Amino acid sequence: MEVKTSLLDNMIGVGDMVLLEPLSEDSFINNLKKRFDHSEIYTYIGSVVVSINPYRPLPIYSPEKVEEYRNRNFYELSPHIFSLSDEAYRSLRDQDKDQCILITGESGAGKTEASKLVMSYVAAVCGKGAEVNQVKEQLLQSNPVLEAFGNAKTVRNDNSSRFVKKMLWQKLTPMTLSLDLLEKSRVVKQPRGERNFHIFYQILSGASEDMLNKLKLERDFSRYNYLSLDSARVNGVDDAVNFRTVRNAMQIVGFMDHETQSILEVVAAVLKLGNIEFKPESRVNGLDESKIKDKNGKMILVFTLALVAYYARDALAKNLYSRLFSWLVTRINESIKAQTKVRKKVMGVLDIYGFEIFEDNSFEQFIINYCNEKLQQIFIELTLKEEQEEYIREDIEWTHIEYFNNAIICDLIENNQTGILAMLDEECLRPGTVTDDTFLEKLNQVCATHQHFESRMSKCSRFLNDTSLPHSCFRIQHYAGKVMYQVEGFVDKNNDLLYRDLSQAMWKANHSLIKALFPEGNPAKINLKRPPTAGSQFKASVATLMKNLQTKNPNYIRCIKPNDKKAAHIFNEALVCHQVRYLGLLENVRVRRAGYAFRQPYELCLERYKMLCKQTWPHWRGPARAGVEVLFNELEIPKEEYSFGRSKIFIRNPRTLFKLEDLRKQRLEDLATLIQKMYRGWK
Ligand code: AOV
Ligand code: MG
Repeated sequence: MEVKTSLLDNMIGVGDMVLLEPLSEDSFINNLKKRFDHSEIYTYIGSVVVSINPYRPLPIYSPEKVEEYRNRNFYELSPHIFSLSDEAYRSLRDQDKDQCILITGESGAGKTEASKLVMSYVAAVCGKGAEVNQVKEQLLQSNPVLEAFGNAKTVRNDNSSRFVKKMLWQKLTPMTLSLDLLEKSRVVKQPRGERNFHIFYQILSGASEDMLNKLKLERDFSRYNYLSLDSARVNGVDDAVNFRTVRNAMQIVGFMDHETQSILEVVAAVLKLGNIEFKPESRVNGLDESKIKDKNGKMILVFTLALVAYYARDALAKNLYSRLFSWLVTRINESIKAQTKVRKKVMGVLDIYGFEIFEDNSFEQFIINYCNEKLQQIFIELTLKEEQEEYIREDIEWTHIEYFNNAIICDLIENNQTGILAMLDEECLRPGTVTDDTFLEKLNQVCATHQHFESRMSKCSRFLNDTSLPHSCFRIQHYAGKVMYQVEGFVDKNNDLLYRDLSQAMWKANHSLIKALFPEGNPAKINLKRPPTAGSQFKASVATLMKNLQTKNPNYIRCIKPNDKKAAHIFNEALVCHQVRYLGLLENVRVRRAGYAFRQPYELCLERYKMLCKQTWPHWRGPARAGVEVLFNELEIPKEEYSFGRSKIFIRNPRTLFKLEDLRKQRLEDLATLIQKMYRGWK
């Protein structure tokens, strides 16, 4: 930690938790609360920004604020997300280091808003020129488009991201946007109190009569099976207005009118698919077989006709929509791709879906929480690693700090042999009757003794008498809390099978976009290999993401949700405390203070405090390190309070820094009084 100036002056509470004295969970939470009550939603832990969702617009993101934070030292102004953005951007520009900004926190904590603030800051300060400006505008406008198609109202957040978004900037220009892992099951079914993706409601509310007629849609939400009705309207959200915003954004991003039309046609097709009903005697092309035969004509599975048909219908709707989403992303990337072919350093901003605990948790929550578990893992690895490396670089003794390492939970989920995902895959690929129950049985055999796994089915289970845990569930103790998963639907959702005839039918469609979304339906390209399961695809994507993050210099924003009511001005201490614990924020402070709370290059330290010592004031001729030595000796700072690193001075206790700062302030005041006296004398 470099010495902070404004962090010590006129600050509400303490701007950097590293300076907090005494340090305890209570003092940590109190400090957050005090700052939050004064609309100070950002607080540092060294270079990490802790952000608390204010749930109301704050006047702290204006162009004037951007100017204020631009090119300023991280510690000169009060804590702000712009400061971190500026730091990351300047490192990218000046030190040529790949950067990533990792935003974590549970659902509704403010990750997506934070990611947009970072992007708007970078857009405001980076490259100039008409072409760059156009690309910037396109990148910023891609947000409303992606949110319309990829966000939805959930119980936790009215605008919850249901996909992972990564935005990249090359040195001076925005580059690409890559994303993945859309929660597609939402297309056909939404949990109670939640909605489908925003776009469906936006079209029905905002399209003109003429457009609705062309799309053969009706305005009434209740006509569509795929739209949940109990929460169709969201307070404070005007779907019709948002539809106009989205259409406008699509235009800026570069969609031609006919493309937008095609996209909306696919969305309409999905809605209408949901209304197809099957009667037991109906014969639908490709869906009328009640048996599924293998290639020798041997019957391998028997379903009731209607079940198969509904299953196939929903699979088609999910595929149509999720492929449309991927296509949109690719298309947006084509628009905003940087013009240069040379590989330059990049800065990535990662916004994922936050940790979720609902009343009923299914495969989707399992996948989302796994993703969060991995991101926490990266945080632990990189924070500790970076800290350790700094001490080694500077030749300073390192004190180990105990941390809860969630690697054990990641392993429970992703281990290639005994992980939950591997077992789910094994079940899905196994011949014979496979059900969610057989999968759970298997889990019970393999995981029963794992510390973070709980279920009642297994004979040796420690949880046989735990009636809060139904037989059809298993529970995982995640880093962020215990989550009980309903096993129903795991096998189906992981299989995610789309019958080949349906791909072929789509490929034959008289609609160029739909055709393009199903290339495997082309009979010339028939592939008999089974597509990878949803779980293994997800695992692979997460692994790629993590590998990529490891090569970059991380900057962290840790988002905290102050209450469960989505309300302004309420700071629920118990809720905040829970998040502070699982995010490991206190340990984070301790690691920063392990041994040494502050560090500062010799030159800067000498510059700031040289006025306190006759030998160094006004000029010190010699190496800065020797100057600092002279200074500290003269001030009689106890030797055990500091250490000399290769390029920096390390100060053990925040109090030492406060003392230096007090002395400096006193000195400045004395000087001011002196000058005033002299001035009066002259008059
Ligand atoms: P999330 O991204 O962390 O949840 P959001 O960023 O969508 O959460 O924030 C939820 C809501 O909180 C937003 O829609 C805003 O109303 C409000 N909010 C968040 N940050 C701010 C801010 N800095 N200033 C004002 N209001 C804010 V999820 O995507 O559910 O994990 O999957
Ligand atoms: Mg979000």
